[in-house]
Amino acid sequence: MSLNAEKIREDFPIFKRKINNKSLAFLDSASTSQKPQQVIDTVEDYYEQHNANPHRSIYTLCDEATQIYEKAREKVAKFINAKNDEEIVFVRNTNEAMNILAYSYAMENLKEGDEILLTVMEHHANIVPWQMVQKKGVKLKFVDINDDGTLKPDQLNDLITKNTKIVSVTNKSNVLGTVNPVKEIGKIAHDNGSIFVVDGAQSVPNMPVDVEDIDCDFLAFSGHKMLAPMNIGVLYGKSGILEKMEPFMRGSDMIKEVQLTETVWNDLPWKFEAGTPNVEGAVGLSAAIDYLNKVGLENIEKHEEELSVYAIERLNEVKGFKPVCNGMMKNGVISFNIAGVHSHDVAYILDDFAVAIRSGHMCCQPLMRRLGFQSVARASFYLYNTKEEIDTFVEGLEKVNTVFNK
Ligand code: C6P
Repeated sequence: MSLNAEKIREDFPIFKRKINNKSLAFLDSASTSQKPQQVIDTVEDYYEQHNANPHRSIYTLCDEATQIYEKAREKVAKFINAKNDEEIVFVRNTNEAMNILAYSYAMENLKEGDEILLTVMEHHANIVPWQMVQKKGVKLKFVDINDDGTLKPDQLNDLITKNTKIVSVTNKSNVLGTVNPVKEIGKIAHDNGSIFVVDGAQSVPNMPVDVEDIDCDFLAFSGHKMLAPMNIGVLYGKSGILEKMEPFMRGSDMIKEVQLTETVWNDLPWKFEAGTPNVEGAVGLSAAIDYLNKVGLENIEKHEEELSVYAIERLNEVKGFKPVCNGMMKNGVISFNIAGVHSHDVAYILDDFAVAIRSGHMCCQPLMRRLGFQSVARASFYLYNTKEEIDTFVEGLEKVNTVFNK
């Protein structure tokens, strides 16, 4: 194994918890990750020692809160190799980041006849915000997938036209596990004069992501999937583009000067951060990045692959096991069905074994339709998962068959 998951688990207090008198096998990190003590302690320390409303005054605590908040931004910038911290906008989550882009970029800049190119494997967060732009007469187009869950590369070239103003693609699918060649897609987008948006919700927590290397214009991701608290996320944007964008949320702290009828916006990135910020979240995200850096994202990626290979081997022994596609299951995400059993029933029986998986449409209804499923079950792995947990998962699936497929 590329990392010591048993040792890592000791840092996560939730694994001391018993569910149905059994040790928790948490196989739902693609939904949200568990939190290490280091993150919990950092958040606690912030409230015990430093809490104040940043940017508001000059007393000691306020200055500390400001420093802590802005240092977290620097940490994020370094983590994804942004040029500087003004390119890092703190948001609540990936959904919010995409909404900023839809309102502040697409609604402002696109016109009737323009096009936005997406893919059928997108999460709702990278579809629904763009649908709003259709009321301006903008057309949404979707690149299809092959049977192995990869994008159809020729279609990308066929669908992109001189009217395509935005290409927005997930880096890693939360259902298929597919890792898309975002660097290549970005080149096609830029050669065409389109801006390139990457949904990094599933990639940033699990593999090294370098915005300079990808050369994306925007990258969105959520802290809660990478060991940080909920309600902190990031919109990375190239400063040249962010400068020209109008803010989506307006009010306090995002201003330089307010007159009764007009306002001068604050500098980047604060122009996009109206109101009292989520310092607790930023501080937690900073501690989470420290933790991930210490373990090493390459190691985490490798660990997930090793677990996936083992899981597939074991799952193929289970009667009626049907993966959603025949391809990319080596990336820590395994979506499947058990023949004749609804995914919610699968998840319900697994809970008896203290195995937590996700079931349902995965917030990807268009992809579900494309795959021909109403709902699926999904196991996803992270740095704290072990082969023993996969054995328990398989044991639980055998029980599913005993109950439903006698
Ligand atoms: N996917 C899952 O179980 P938020 O909710 O804004 O933090 O993340 C949205 C999001 C965007 N893109 C991708 C690729 C995602 O996987 C997610 C979140 C979770 O698959 C919860 S629906």
